[in-house]
Amino acid sequence: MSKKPKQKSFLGISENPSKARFIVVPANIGGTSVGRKGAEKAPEKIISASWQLEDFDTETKTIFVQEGIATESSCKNLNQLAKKVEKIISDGRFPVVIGGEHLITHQVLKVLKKFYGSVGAIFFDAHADMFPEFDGKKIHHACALYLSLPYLDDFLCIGVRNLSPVELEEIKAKNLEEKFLLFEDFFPNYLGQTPSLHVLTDKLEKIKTNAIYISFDFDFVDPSAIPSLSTPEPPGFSFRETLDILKKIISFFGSRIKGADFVEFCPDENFFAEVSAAKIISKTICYISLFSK
Ligand SMILES: [Mn+2]
Repeated sequence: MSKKPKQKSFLGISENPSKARFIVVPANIGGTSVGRKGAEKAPEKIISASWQLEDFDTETKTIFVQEGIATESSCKNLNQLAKKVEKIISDGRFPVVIGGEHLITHQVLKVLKKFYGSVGAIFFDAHADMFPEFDGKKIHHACALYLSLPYLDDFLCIGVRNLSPVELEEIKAKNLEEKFLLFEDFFPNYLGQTPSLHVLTDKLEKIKTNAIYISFDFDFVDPSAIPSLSTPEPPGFSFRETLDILKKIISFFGSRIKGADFVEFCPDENFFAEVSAAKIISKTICYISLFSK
């Protein structure tokens, strides 16, 4: 690699936060996983792995870091996170939160709701995260979407392939069936085919909110591509399918997208998985910078 990484900075670059468009926020928050534990240690691992990624994107032929990327100091609890995100948004910057568990998302959405009035979110997730409570806790990673509902005017949750009858009951009771695109919905004929993105476009067109937020749970991706997860759920989308879907969504909403988080990575000394996770984040920044001027 050609650059000298700056300690603790995503992609090894860190500009003055008052000049950068994208502000990376490490959120070392977790501890509720029902699968493997340790997602709160993910931000530093993903950030160090990102140092080997370059600033030029060969797919879009762009130097995608030109609008500036800065990395904040890490947040250890939800209050710190909300305060930090509030400052970033009021300064007109774009928050890129690296979790941590999925329970961080509702705090970011709460801030977005305050600033933008109407907020929609796209959840990428193998799970519906629609438990009203889990293990006696309401702030739990299995409740991530349920916790976010009060701040959402609309949403779409895509890639679900692990759904409990309890969650299904909540979804039906709240009339939200239309807001979920299961993993299998992308493959109308049989698994193994190229996923159909038409099902997605139809749903995206219905979302009319001012702001759009992307919440990306790494278990959306097939565990063969990103095995270091809190709760892996095979089969999932390939790395390339994932990027196609991200690109489709980002190009569709353009400048309405106001923030993103990346959650549920669970480090286990697998450098390959860490780089893959970092690449998903850098590709998202690249697409946002390309499609939302
Ligand atoms: Mn999940």
